[in-house]
Amino acid sequence: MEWIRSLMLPLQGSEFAKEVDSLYMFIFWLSVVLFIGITIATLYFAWAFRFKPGRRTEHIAHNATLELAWTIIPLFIVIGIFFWGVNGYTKYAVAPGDAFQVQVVGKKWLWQFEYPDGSRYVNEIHLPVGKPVQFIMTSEDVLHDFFIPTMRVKHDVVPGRYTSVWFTPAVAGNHHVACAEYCGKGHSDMAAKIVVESQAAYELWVKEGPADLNRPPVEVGRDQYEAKGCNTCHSIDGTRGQGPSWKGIWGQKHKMKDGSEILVDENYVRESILNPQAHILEGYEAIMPAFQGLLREKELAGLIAYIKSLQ
Ligand code: HEC
Ligand SMILES: [Cu+2]
Repeated sequence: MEWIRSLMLPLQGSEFAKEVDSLYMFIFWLSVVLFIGITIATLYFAWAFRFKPGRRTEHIAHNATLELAWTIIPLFIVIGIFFWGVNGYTKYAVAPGDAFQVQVVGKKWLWQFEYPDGSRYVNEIHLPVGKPVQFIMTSEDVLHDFFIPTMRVKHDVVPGRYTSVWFTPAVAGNHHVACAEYCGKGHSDMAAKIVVESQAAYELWVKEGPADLNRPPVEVGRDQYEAKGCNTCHSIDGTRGQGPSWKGIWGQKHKMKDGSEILVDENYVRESILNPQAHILEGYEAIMPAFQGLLREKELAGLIAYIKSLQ
């Protein structure tokens, strides 16, 4: 039955989702009724007025009652749909004044979130259930599009400009964020997770960070490799991507663009992550985003341990 579910609309994660769906389903069923009605009428007329030797149709100029009916009835239906839609759009466009504001930056190819207290997260945030939240979004490079299917919100993320979406999460659990505007090679990796949970669980997360950070550093690093989007540019099997593979780099001497040679150790890897512009590896472009302020100390240590383990 899973495939039938996959044809349905996604879970309704916010109040707003219900409004979007009711209008959507109204238009959908209206189309179904019209499609069936028009098809039946077409088939019937084709059969009833088929060619018969000797039959001649009289000249019909017009039929005022019929013409008024097929003009006025649809007019009222589409005006109704219009106001229904405007009503939903107004709610969508204007966030309540007490909404919790999260800054979002889209960049090739990750989502960066900043909370009002200055803490930053990449590709994963937590939100308390039942509290309105507004995302204020911009892009650092190209057009992206912030899309949360379960919340029924979707908006372009544009360089040099702010756009926003808001909603009140109503259903606890994991909600998926996708980029819905083709933005280059790593577009399909540009996904984030929104964990909606109780106020208490949310406060614990804000205070302590994800509980799974208290594990062996290599495991933390392996998860961070995907969670922070390093995998969009770095492979771990030796194949070259947008960035160099991490396989077997530990302990090597790497040549930089400026001609210098640097030993790949804790200090170099740490600097490469926090401030990649400091030393650019020969043969690569300076496209790696700086992760300064985006990683907790344990996550950074995990990444370093993970790279070290990839011999
Ligand atoms: C947009 C693509 C991109 C992403 C995302 C990215 N990197 Fe990089 N990274 C690069 C490129 C390109 C280089 C080589 C150029 C340079 O030195 O900046 C590089 C270099 C590095 C190096 C030095 C490697 C060497 O062989 O000398 C390390 C370590 C590194 N990145 C770690 C990370 C980590 C950890 C993450 C995730 C938290 C990450 N990178 C995310 C593109 C990326
Ligand atoms: Cu994108």
